[in-house]
Amino acid sequence: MAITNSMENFEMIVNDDFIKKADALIPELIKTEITPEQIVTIEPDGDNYKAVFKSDIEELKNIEMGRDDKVILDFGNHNVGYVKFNITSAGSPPDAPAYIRIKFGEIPVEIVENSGEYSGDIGKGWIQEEFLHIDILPTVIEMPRRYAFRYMEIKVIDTSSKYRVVLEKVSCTSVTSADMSKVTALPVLDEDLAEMDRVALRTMQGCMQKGFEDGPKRDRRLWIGDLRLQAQTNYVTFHNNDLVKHDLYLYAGLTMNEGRVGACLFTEPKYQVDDTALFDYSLFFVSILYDYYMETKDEETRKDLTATAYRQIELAVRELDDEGIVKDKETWWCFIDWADGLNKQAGAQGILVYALRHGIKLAEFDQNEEKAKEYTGYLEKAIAGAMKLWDAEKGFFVSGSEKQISWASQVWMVLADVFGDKAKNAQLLEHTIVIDPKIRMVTPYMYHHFIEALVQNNRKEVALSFMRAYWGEMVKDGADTFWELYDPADKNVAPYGSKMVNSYCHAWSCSPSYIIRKYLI
Ligand code: RAM
Repeated sequence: MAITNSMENFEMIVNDDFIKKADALIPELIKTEITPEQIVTIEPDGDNYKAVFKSDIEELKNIEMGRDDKVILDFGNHNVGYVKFNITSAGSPPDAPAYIRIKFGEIPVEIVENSGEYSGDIGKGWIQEEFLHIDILPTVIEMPRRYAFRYMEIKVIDTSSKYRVVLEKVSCTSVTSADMSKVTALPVLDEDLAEMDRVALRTMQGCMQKGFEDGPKRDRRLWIGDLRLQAQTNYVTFHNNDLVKHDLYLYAGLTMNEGRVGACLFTEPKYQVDDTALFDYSLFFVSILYDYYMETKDEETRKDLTATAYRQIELAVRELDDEGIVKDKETWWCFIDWADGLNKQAGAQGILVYALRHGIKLAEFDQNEEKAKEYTGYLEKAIAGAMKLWDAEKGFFVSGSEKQISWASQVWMVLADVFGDKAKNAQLLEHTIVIDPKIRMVTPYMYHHFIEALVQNNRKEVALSFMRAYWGEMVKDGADTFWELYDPADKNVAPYGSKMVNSYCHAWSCSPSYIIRKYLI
């Protein structure tokens, strides 16, 4: 899963006016003081782990800890914020530093896994574990990092034989830009759907910070594929449209070579677009701007940012071959999903058609007839190209030189509506379900697209049963917030090399609130 496509001769083009507009929209974070609710142990539970009640939180002040002692605190739900606690000594005067290890876990397994054994692809620094020497006791420890967690373990590596330590006043100042009071209560609904909505809202809360983050534990940055789903969910939940606007201005204000919108951005220590370009992610700028305008009718933003959207289309259509098919590449050039071995060509083709439809609308809003005509020409060409990937005998779209058949390719061709026929779209989705091509979907992001494709093509009941089998199952597996990766058939999936670096509060998993509130009530 290595992310390897750093662009050669990378440069960043900055639009100061856009950056100023983005800056003016940085939200004040809502802060809430949270304290742990109980002391727990983490016990094996089949292939997984679960937290089991050990004692009331009031017991904490009576627990004296020396070498190798530990305590696990359960904050009752997933939180994102800054932790502080008091640590005092008991026994003789402290004659050596207290040396402690602190671990934070979004889910129980992170507390029990051994970080020393991690050798995955992405940075070990994401693991939420700290080692502290405390020279002077008593003291107040204010941890400088922001953590995403429900569980906090404090293990004493050593004190001395003459004294022990006691923890007091453990608390977390949680931070978010999501205001729960803006969310409309749902009508009476099946309890499992109401619970999926609650968990999805909590997921949104964790990811809504000074911008939309992909995950508050990892990667803590703005990825545009995640933004698209967050923005759509936000429109039916928190209504924080300025946060979407903030992110749109940042993406347009910090482009890569030739004005390409980057796949992700950093906001600290300074604004910086990453040197990762993804075909689909750049195109989603067009769709996000279109959705934002449809939601807000904000003319100023539309006028400011339409040129950036046009640019993404122009860069993308350069990738079409003579037959109107997006050229395939060997590198990590397009995201679509993390499924191993997935060929991206057909999915990319679908996304191009999907974004072109929005591009034409933006040109129409812009009263730019020439552009609208030009883009309609591209659309026709891209749909014709898509149909060249249709294998009538197999009844599937095929992708790449090996003519691969995957779930993702079918889903994107349906969302792009290349058939222009709901009955055919639904038939293709049903055929996919029956045949179950072996290149399956692995992320909630891809599942979201599958579910939306079903709903949009008159298959609400089927969509609902997949939602229950996917996010519903995640809830049964203990999700307080929805996870970055989940496979009900392989619950130990950890594509980055270990569960310790998976994100268990991940923006692109917030979709149940969107589907429920937009389509099911
Ligand atoms: C991972 C993150 C992020 C996603 C990218 C493509 O790094 O999960 O959310 O958008 O991949």
